[in-house]
Amino acid sequence: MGSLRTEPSAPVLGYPARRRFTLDVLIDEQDRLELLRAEARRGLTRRPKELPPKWFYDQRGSALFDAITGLPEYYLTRRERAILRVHAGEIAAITGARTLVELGSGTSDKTRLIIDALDAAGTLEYFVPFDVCRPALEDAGAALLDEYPRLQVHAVVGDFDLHLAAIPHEGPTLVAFLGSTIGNFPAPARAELLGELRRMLGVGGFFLVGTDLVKDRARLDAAYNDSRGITAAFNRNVLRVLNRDLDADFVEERFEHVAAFDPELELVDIRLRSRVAQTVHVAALGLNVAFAAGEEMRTEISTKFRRTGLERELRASGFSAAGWWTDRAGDFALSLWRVG
Ligand code: SAH
Ligand code: AVI
Repeated sequence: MGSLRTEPSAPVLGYPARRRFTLDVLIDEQDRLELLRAEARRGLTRRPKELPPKWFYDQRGSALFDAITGLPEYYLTRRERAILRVHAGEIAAITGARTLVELGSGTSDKTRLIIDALDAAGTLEYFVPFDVCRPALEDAGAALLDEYPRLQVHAVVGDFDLHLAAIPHEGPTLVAFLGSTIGNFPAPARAELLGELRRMLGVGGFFLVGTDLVKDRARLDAAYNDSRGITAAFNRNVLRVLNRDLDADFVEERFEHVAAFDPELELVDIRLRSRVAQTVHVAALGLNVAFAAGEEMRTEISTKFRRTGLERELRASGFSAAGWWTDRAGDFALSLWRVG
């Protein structure tokens, strides 16, 4: 399988697991800082201010997201896992995948259900987790090698926006994009992502996507405003990242977490609201950023889907339907698509 800028395996891995783990670094620390500088400058100087959600996910942000997935209000992860428990075997039978790529893989926790099913079907050889958060890939990779003694893990540190075409894969391939992370992309970026995936997969390749569905506003608002404040800490984590990596002086307590479902756009709009009028200095950018009292900066959107809309988007990007499954409550959907 093709390998790009391959670094030695993570030091935590001992022989013989070392031979089954590769880590391609398509975005190293220097690239990451350069990209952060460019995106932070663009986002903090535009009106309204906005930061891309990828910057939540340093090691702490990934741990906070993991904590979110266990919150009583955050039903998404439990629902998707319930669907996979019932339907992973069907997905394995339809796709016969030799390579499983996972976009935004994080802990790859639910993914084990797909790996188990493909392993039982005897087709799976390569697992390719792709994520912008290198520590998450190293931790998940080490755990997977222990759990699956036959599996080759080819992890890739990269950015959805830049590196999809460079993802290595061999033989029948299934790309999984779980957790409704696709909902964090605005519609035009979703279309671009789907086009890239279609080109990368080629005719006959499969795409499995988890999508949260439109539902009662109160439940959506609760899922993004948990009573323990973990989602608020996750949202504010982007400020810590800017403080640490761009030598900025954001004071977290001066920003309030705001998240609400927008019924017209059918998305949860997630922002940080300045509690006071203040000026923040971002030393690495030589930038002073003024916030008015009450001014909001968008940090994420979380789009909620309907079947018809999703089908329209996938068809327009060259995919045909190969499976649609929901949990019993109809909260979340997992759908399978074939290129061509
Ligand atoms: N798939 C897991 C994790 C979802 S959290 C689940 O279903 O629970 C979103 C994941 O996407 C994180 O691990 C984060 O690091 C990754 N991510 C976010 N933006 C990214 C980007 N631009 N490129 C690559 N990975 C990204
Ligand atoms: C990763 N992504 C799908 C989560 C979501 O639900 O949109 C991120 C998140 N933001 C706040 N809570 C969870």
